[in-house]
Order: sequence, then structure tokens, then C-alpha cells
Amino acid sequence: MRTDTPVTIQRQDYTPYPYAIPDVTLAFDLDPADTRVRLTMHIARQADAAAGAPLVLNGESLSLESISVDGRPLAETEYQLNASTLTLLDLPDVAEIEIVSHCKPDANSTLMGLYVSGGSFFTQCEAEGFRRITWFADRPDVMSRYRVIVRAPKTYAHLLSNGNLIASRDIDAERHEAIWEDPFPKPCYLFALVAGTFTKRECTTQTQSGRSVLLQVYSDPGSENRTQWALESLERALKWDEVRFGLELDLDRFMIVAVRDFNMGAMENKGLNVFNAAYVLADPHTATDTNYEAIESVIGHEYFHNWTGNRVTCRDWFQLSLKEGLTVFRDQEFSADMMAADMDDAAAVSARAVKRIDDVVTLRAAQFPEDSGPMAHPIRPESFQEIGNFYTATVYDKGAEVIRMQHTLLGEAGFRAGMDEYFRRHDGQAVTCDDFVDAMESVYRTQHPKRNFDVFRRWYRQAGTPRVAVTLDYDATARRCTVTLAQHCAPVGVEKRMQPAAEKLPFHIPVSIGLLDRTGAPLKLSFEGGEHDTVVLELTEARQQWTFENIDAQPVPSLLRDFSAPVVIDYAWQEDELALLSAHDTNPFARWEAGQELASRQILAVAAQHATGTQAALSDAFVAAWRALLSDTALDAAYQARALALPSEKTLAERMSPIDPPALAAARDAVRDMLGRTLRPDWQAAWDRSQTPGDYSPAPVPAGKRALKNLALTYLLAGGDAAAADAARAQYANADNMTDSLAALGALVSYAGDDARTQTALDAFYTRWAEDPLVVDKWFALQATARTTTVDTMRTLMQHPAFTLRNPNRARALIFQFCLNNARGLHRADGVGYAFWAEQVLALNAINPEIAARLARALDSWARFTPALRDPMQHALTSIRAHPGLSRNVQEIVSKALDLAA
Ligand code: B3K
Ligand code: ZN
Repeated sequence: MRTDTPVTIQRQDYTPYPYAIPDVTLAFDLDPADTRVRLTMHIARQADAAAGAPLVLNGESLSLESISVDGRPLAETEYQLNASTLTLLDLPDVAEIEIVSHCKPDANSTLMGLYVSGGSFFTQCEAEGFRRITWFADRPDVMSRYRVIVRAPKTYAHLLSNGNLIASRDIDAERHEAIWEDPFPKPCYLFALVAGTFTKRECTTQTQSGRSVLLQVYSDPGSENRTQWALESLERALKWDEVRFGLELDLDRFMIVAVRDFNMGAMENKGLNVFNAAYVLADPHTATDTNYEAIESVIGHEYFHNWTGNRVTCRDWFQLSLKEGLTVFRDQEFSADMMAADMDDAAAVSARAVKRIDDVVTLRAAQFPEDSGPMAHPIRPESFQEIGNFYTATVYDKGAEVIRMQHTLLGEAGFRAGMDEYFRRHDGQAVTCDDFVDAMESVYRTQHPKRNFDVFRRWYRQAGTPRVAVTLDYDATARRCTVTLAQHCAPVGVEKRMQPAAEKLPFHIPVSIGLLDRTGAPLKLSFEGGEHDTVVLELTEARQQWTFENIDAQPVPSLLRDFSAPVVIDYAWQEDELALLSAHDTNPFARWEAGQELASRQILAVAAQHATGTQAALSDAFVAAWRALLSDTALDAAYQARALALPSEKTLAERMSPIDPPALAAARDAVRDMLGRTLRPDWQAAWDRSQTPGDYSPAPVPAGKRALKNLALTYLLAGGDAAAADAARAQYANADNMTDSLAALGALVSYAGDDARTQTALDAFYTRWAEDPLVVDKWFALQATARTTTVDTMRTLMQHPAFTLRNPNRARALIFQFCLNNARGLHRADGVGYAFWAEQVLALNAINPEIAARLARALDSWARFTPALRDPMQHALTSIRAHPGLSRNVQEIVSKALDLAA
């Protein structure tokens, strides 16, 4: 574990590596207890580096056997070795270096570097795991061609690495060997090795240029019937990247391997993607609709990295969003296109809106709080202590929004031209975010000779979520409407501590708007020489105005259509205006937003009523708007399910000051209960019309029906409908798919929790799926988030023989779900929830610092909570900071929380 004093690394301090390492040969003798690695590499001094510049190599948890330079073994006095670096001095300009080292894969619980899972070998190198495999220049701007020799007992039937299989042979009766070569130079974070005995599903397909390529999915023996969706998703991803971006697979072979123990979702190693099994394995009985969708999305994401990340990579880790923001944007568009495939135009617009809504919900729940808390950072951070802590919602999801804004500003054809230009300039290079924006700007300037991206680039430098205040001035005599936009973004996180205080400059914000008349009909807007329903206003200054002529009456504005920028809009809509937008807005995203705004106001009002002891009630406008949405059968079910879901507690918390999570949860539940009762016949009708008889299919239309059906079931149960409990039990008993089964069980646990039959159902669920880790995770997660679950329940669940902190999926299912998504269980004034959290952070710290640091973030926003919660939160954070042996990862998170939150 790295417990060294934290060092802050600054983006401005980048210096190029003094040597090129054009080729690397790695020879592995695999043994779980002691793996021997022989690295051979050629180095060549860069022209602008000083002669004899030291060659500094990174290493961690390695033991050194030998070093030689040009065939001559070095004595111990001829190199410098410390805990994290190996330095060679006085090298010739060109040399061949050989380093033999050993590591212990079965003792590696960090899941970084080479480790053992389920008896097989796997690697994870991004960001800085390669240094746990061998001493090397572990940084993304050093790109090399790799030749990999893997030797292992034949009990490991498959020996895999990046690129093409060059040779394989038996060494003797017990051992065999495989040799792989990757034709493309790559940074070491894209290196991968897998050895084990797997089942595989494969196919060959033709690329657009007519090459035949082999696609393979490897997984544990016995899971062969659960990889079809993954392989089909991969084929769709290949095709989509050809059609939408003209990008073709550049290898003859592309492999995916599923692993049970993995720190995140998946990893885009060149030609050999390693995946968390949760994002590969699916069949109708064990995977939900959400799982199917996530598998397609993550398979797409990792595949798309082959161009955006691998062919063009990052110069340094501050540029992480260069590949992650762009690749998230690409996977979002891929999923949207897949959801809209084979639909008519109107249905396709609605399907794409559903995907957009889901992405924005995630952004608001995860990224907005990050952007206002102690870990706030620009999408391209200025500094970090541990890069593992910066795989954040900001870098990924806000990063994708920043790419999407460029797409909005350039248009689809312009964006494609910008991407083509980016690859024309940078294929094969390690580059910066500025290089990407420069390529996009080159197209923007041809479209708009007087404009540039000077202001736009600030999205990469400044943190925080801008607020855009909108005012509308209507002049009836002149039949003119003037729209004023004013932006503001307060200093956040470390910006607040800067001396002098960081001065934030305006952002370049595309604000997509429409105007509706009082009957809900769209108004034509004269703008830039045309007549439009929707216009994109480019706000680049603190305050700007736009005037629209020939407007007959005071209009209702539809603002930030399709969520055209990651900002918060401040506009004082009347309730009846929101109801009008919710019923009529032609932009389905903005229509959804209007309903959500009504619901948010309603929940916050109920929370306030609870606080003053007033009897809570729903407003007529809110009920009418939701009844209209619920009974509008012209809407497709997937969209209706989003429109009728209540805003999440995390999103609502951003609008509450101080934050009182249990009060918010209670108010949200009360609104759900009242809606369930008040609209009972409408929920029943929705439930009836959303049944999906026949064979299960994960396609968007039946999945949307299931989402609406199960939402209706929840509302009916919440509203106290006695028949609904029986319906839920029947659905649970008869379901032929996990979506319906889990939804029914979840509804019963939430709303009929103290019924002995619910416990019987929970027990039966475990017994049925005990041998299936991904389903057992669902079982733990369901209980971790149940309303009645307390710290005591959690301690009992942790005693269950199936629980372990060592498997990240299991830790996430139980511990993370409780600490992040169970407001009542965690947020208690007596502090027992926070003490439990601190205990688990420390337990994980000793096993897996990256996972521990993720859990440590649960209390980031402590300073914004009610005083009764703030003090015990601060106490728990302080107790972690005082712990000896804290990893660098956890140290950074907890220190920032304590020092920067207030
Ligand atoms: N690039 C990896 C993330 C690696 C995280 C390491 N701490 C997965 C992805 O974003 O595709
Ligand atoms: Zn990624």
C-alpha cells in the first residue's frame, strides 16, 4: 500500500520523457505465488534531452532479480533503487535494457497490476498499475510496440495478451507458451494479460473495407449461455462506429474477457478488453432490462476507445477527459441510436429523449453534487495527489457534456468533420484536450468566420456548474419578445481557497430554447435568417439579449431543450406554465423537465410542511399535470416511465439548504403515497396496458412497458392498494424474467416489508440464486437500500456466508448501496451510520485503496447538511484521517473533505 506523504502533481509541471522506448518484450513465467517477469526494451535518448539523462522507471510491490544494459549485468552500486523508482544513470544514447523482477499475484488484493481472480490471472494497468508488473516508464506518453511471451501450466488453457497470436507451443508435458504481438505502439496502461480456462463464444464479421475479423467473448466455464447479448452488442458497436464515424476495427482479432473481481466496469486494453462480469453476462432469468442496456453501453464504450483513447491517447493523466468525455459521448450516441433503431420518426425522437433523460438524471445525481463539493475540479484537473481518484463523474459525464456542446455548436456534419480532422492530425499520438478543441475549432471557424472557441476552452479550466438566469420581456405593442440570459458560476472546491480568490470568467453556453403560445402551440422564431421552432442562443458573455419579432402574446419559454449545456436554469415559471409545457412542449426532454420541476417543487413544499407540522397536500396543478401524463396513451411507455418517476433524493438535495436527507426521503415518500392514492385508477390502467406476454426481449419497447408497469405497481402499493400486494406476489411467483421478478420483490420489501411472506420471498430468492454471484449482488443491494434497513441489519447481512469485502461487486452491492443510497439508515444524528461508514472505509483501505477511496466520497458534502448531522459526519471523517497507514487514495479524499468542504 502506498502510504507515502501525499505529493500534489500539477498539470503545468509536465515535461516530456527523456527517452523513447520503441519496443518492449515481456516474458512471463506465471505462478500465483511468485511470477517472474523479464522485461527487455530498447531505449533511445530524445533529441532534446540532455546526454546521460537519468532513466527513471516506476515500480511498486516488486522484487528485483537482475538488471543488465547491453548484455552487461549491473552491480548494485550502478543503479538507484527505492520503494517506487529505479534510476539508471550514465546510459548511452541508445541501449538495450533487461530487467528481471518478481511479483505475487495471489497476494494482490488491490486488483491493480497482475492479480488472481477465481484461479485465473488478470491484469489492470490503467492508470498506474503497470508499475506493479515491471519497472517501466509508467506514463501514457511513452508508446511502445509490445511482444509478450506467456508461459504457464497447461491447467491455464488460454494464454492471452494484446494483438495477434504469433506462436504457441508445449514447453513440456506440464507447461505451455503463447507469443503475442501488438502491431500498434501503445502506452503501458493498455497492456493486458489473461491466463485461465474459459468458455468462449465467437464469430467472424466483415469490416467496411472487407476485412474479416474474429470477435471473441471469454467467460467462466458454465456461463456460455449468457454471452450472446455481449457478442451481439460488440458486433453492433463495430458497425455503428463505421457508419457514424467512419472508424473501422484495426486488428484481426478483438477479445473480451469477463472477470468476477474488478475495480470498475471494464478496461479498453488494446484488442483484449477485460470486463467486470456484470457487464458481460446476461440471460433473461438473471439480468434485468437495465443490465442488458448497461452491457450494450459498456461494450460500446470500451470498443470505441480503440480509436478515442488507444489510437489517439492522452499525453498525461490530466488529459483523461480527452478520451473519457469523448468516449462517453460516443457510447451515449450509440445507445440512443440503438434504442431508436427500426422506429418511425416520432417514436425515434421519443426513444432518443429517453436516453438523454437517463443520462441527465445521472449527471445531476452524481456530477452536480461533485461540482459543488470539496472534490470539485474542471474536466481537465489542474492538480491531483492520486490519479485513481479522478475517474470521476466530472471527467466522464460532464466531459461528455462538453463534447456534446461542441456537437451542438458544430452540428452533426461539422462534428464529424472535426473528428476526421482530429484523427488526421493526431493518429498514433499522445495528445491534449487542447489538441481536440483545436481540431473542432478549425471547423467552427469555417462555419462562422467571426467566431472562435477562446471562451469555450474555459470549460476545460474552470470547475463548477454555471447558473443561467433567464428573463423574458414582452412588448405587446411592438409584438416583440426579448430574452435575456445572465450567467454566474461561484468559486467551488479549491477555487475558494485561492489567493486572490479565483476570478471566474464567463463560459460559452449553447442555450437551446423555444417559445410556446398560451394554447401550447410552438411559435416560429426568426433567427439568423430562418424561421425555427428551436434556436440555439450562444451565450459567451456575462449577460446577453436576443429579440424575437412578430410574437402575438406573452409566450411561455421552453428552456435548455435537450439539456443543451450542463448548467442550472433559473426562471420563475408559474405552475400553470409548467403544466402547459408538461402537456404540450414539442421537445420531449423539456416536456419531461417541466413535469420534474413541478414534482421537485411539490416534494420540497411537503418537506417544508412536515417541518412546520402542517398537514401535507398535493397541489391541484401538479396532480392534474401528472394525471395528464399518465393517461396520455400516445406517449410511449419508456418515456412515460421517466416522466412519472419522482426526482431522485440526490437531485433534490441540491435544492435544499441545509440538506436534511431523512426529511427529504420522507417528503418524497409522502408525495409518492399521495400520488398512488389520488391517481389509483390511472395507475391501474397503466399497469393493465403495460403487460408484456410472450417471450422476453430486452428491446426498448417491451423494456419500456416493463418499466411503466413496475412503476405503476410501486405507486399502487405506496398508495396502500391492498390488491396490489397480491399482484406483486403473483408477479414475483410467475415472472419469467429478472426485471419483473426483482421489481416485484423490491416493491414488496419497500411496502409490505413486515409481512412474513416478504421474508419468505427474500429467503427463497437467495436459495434459488445462491450459486450466481451477479444475482446474489442484487439480493444484497435490494436489502441494503430497503427503508427498514439499519446499521444493525447491515451487520447481520455482513455475517452472511456469501458476503466478502474482497470482491468489489459484493462490497458495492451491500456497503456502497447502504452508504450512498439509504438516507434513513446512514444519516442519523446519533452518528452510528457514519461510524459504520468509517469502519468500512478503513477495512477497505487495507485491502483495496481505490475502492476504499470511492466509499470515502460518500460524505463529501457534509458541510452542507443540517447541524445535527454535520457534527457526527465531521467526527467520522476526522477519525479516518487520524488512522495510521492510510492509503494515498483515501488520504486525498478525506483531507479535501475536511479542508475544502466548508
Ligand atoms: N479506462 C477505464 C477506467 C480505468 C480506471 C482505473 N482506475 C474504463 C473506461 O473508462 O473505459
Ligand atoms: Zn472509458
